[in-house]
Amino acid sequence: MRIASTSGAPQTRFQLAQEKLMHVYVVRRDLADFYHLHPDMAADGTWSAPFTVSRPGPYRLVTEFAAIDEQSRLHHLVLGTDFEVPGPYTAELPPAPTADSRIDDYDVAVDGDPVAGQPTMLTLRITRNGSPVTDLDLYLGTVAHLTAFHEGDLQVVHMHPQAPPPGAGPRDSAPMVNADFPAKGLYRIFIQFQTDGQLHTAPITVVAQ
Ligand SMILES: [Cu+2]
Repeated sequence: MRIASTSGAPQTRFQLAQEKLMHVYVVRRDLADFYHLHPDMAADGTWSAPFTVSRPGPYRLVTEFAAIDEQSRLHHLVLGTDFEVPGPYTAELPPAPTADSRIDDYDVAVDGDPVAGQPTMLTLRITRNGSPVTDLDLYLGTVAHLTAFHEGDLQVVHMHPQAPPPGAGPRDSAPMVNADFPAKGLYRIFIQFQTDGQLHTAPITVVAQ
């Protein structure tokens, strides 16, 4: 993968955002598969990351980064491209809206009533055996990373809770997330959090009115 600057030359100056120079989200068009990658850049501006797609089908790849131009101005950009993994593919039906999801013994829920075009506060609840989880690791500088895709056009919305202050006590197990969904409709949110060094990804479906 390569990012071209406005002059057409490969862009090689980037600023760290959420601890990485480049964030890549890969989603299957039916929202059934999701990958979050942090590729490395070679000197010539080529980005690469080892990555195995588990199922065939049409995919969208979205990059998010902060590029520094020749006048040292910062440009926060989200760019996407499509690709196809050959093989038999039948689109799965979009999952019904669900308030919660279970992954690796954790129950993950999102509370809130998102309205398209308006900032909405969502509350994220992560519990295990009914008890709030208070030992979340920091992942990319915060306790959770949420990537939402709008059904159909696959518009992406990236959200995360405010970073806790340094030296804060037990991690808040119900962090607030500021969401801003651009359009009405169904969103599949992939919620990522880390415990004991292990990353968990919980998908949840919400509808923005
Ligand atoms: Cu990332």
